[in-house]
Order: sequence, then C-alpha cells, then structure tokens
Amino acid sequence: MNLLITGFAPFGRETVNPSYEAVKLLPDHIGGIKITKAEMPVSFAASGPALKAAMARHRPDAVLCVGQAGGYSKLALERVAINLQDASLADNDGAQPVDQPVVPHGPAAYFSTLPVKKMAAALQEGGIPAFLSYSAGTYVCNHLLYTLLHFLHTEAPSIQGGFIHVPYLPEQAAGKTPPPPSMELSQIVRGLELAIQALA
Ligand code: PCA
Repeated sequence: MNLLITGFAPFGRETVNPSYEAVKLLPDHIGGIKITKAEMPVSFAASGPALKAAMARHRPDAVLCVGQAGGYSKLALERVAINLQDASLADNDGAQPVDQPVVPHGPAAYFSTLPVKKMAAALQEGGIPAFLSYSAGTYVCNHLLYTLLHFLHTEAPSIQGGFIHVPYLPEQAAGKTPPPPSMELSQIVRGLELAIQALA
C-alpha cells in the first residue's frame, strides 16, 4: 500500500505548523505501507491543485491530510467535510472567502473513507489522546478535505482519503495567554504512526 500523507505550512501568526513538523518525522515505511510526504500551502486556491499534483506524482492507494487545530488537546480524526468556506482569517494568499461553497452545486458533505473508528481505537490503545470529530471547520483544512473527497468520489473511488487535526506544539502554546492545550511533537508523530498502522 502507498500512502500519501500531507501537512500544512505555517499560517496566521504561527512560524511552525505541527502537522508538517510531525509528517516530516515519519519513517518512509510503516508496516507494509510505503509513506510519501508533501507539504500543502494554506491557500484556498492552491491547496487542492497541490494535493492533486502530489497524487498524480505518487499514485497513492490512500491519502491522509494533516492540519493544525489550535486549542485542541487531542488528535481529531475527521469524519466529515462540508461544502462551505467561511474563513475568519485570511489564508496565506490573502483570500478570505465567506459563505462560499467549496464546489458550487456539490453535495453538502462527504464522509471520510478512512477507517476512522479503527484508527481512533488504535490511538486510544496506544495511549495517544484522540477523538472522532464531526467538523473539520470551515477554513482551508475543511476545504482540502472536501476537495479530496469530491475528487475521490467523482474520479478515483478506489483511493481512500481522510484527515487528522493535531494540537499546537508546547512552544506555540507557551507564547499565548492563557496557554491553550498542546501536545509534544513526539506524541503527535506516534499518534500518526498508530493511525497509519490501523490502515494496513
Ligand atoms: N489548519 C487550518 C488550515 C491549515 C492548518 O494547518 C485549518 O484547520 O483549516
């Protein structure tokens, strides 16, 4: 099995994004799964094309996108993407869509096609705090998950796709008052490894 795993670039006031920091530290193989990694831009316009280009290059059997969810204390296994872009912050290209669909006339939502319950159970058994999430928000992460699931549904139904949100790193939380929850990078990496093992 070939897995494409992506993380995002830093955005907002942050200088790191724990998602790509963790993705970078993953090994190239986990069990029988070959891992390829790519960094996605925090851009409504550019993230979908970047993901499709990485998929065309690496021809994965499954795609797992990872993003930062500031304020979360656990890894969030996203179950749903909704057809809505409603940004409270401009993206890294300065775009801030409000009340716009991801895909005009597309379905209201898509479900992740990864085995999210099995993945959540694997994380909990491995001692990494995780939960099933029913909203990936309305910013670039939800946009990318919706774009991925729409593409898989319409053009590549044999490929599985999904998304995990991860907390801030302790160094990100330390600069904020009061400090929000955070998770050590090594724990985030371990959580991703356990989630990937559950795919095999
Ligand atoms: N988190 C943002 C976009 C990029 C990222 O890492 C989000 O949750 O939409």
